[in-house]
Amino acid sequence: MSKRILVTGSYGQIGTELVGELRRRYGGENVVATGRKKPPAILKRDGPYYQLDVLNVSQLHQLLVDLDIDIVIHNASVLSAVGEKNPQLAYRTNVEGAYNVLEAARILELDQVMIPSSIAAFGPSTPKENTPNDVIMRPTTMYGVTKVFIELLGEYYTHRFDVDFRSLRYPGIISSEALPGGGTTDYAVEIFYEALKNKRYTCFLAKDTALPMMYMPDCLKATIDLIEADASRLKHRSFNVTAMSFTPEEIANEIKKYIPEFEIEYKPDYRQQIAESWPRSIDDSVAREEWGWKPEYDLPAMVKDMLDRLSKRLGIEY
Ligand code: AKB
Repeated sequence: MSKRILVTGSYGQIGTELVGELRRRYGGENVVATGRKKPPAILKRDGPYYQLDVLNVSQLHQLLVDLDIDIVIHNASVLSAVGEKNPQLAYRTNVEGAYNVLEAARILELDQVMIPSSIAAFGPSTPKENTPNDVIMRPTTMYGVTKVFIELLGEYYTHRFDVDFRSLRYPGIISSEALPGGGTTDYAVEIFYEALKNKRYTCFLAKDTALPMMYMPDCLKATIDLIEADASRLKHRSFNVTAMSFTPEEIANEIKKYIPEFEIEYKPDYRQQIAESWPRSIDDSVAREEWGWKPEYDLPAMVKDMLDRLSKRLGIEY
């Protein structure tokens, strides 16, 4: 693929690793990292970086034209927990940001726009187990409301203006590089840092709260596979994707296999209610059929790899 890609939110949990992987595949110069703040050194190393606020329409258009961009991956988003603390911020960032990117794609005739959705697009009235791709979606968080809006708006731009919009409903993403910021599934990353550093963790969700999850290598694979998917095979534009589902107790037990002294306690806070409004597991057979999605990591494989990588990075043996 010889396209120029611009990534927003590129120093977030997914953006940081996605930019690195895209640059390895498509060449550093072809992948432009952008974000609102000063970039971490890693993003400036192998390719261009620009400061960009997607709420600034003229700056967005200018950059897309000047850099001759073909594809935008719009990752900048306020996540569920921060979104419940500040719904107005979530609305502005998520809704206006996505609208600006889709409008830019229409006006500048970009080749493709990828904007993530989330399991948060589902709500309490959605079936909780093996949630199908096409099902009732009435989320009860501002984050979820913005994600449903993004899916519907993107699909509208596809059939009305021929904008090639694609979206993945990411589950909780577990990663060893950048930390997640402000989500309800963040516990599944924090637990590894605390297990290695302090051998104990206080979890903000109850022990039996199952949620769909995915390890970062699979998240990168899903994202790139969908970008590269043949448009003629896509009957949908928004896809469930998952790799595993587990509860806090199940991941803690898996970590204990390597760190037997690790202890976990549970003090559910406001995020418990958010988690309880989401599916416990989702069915991603539509993604498997339409663009060949297949994850590689299950819970045991993910836990082993996370502990190996993180212990190396933090210099803590286990
Ligand atoms: C969050 O917890 O808000 C995100 C998500 C599931 O979209 N990780």
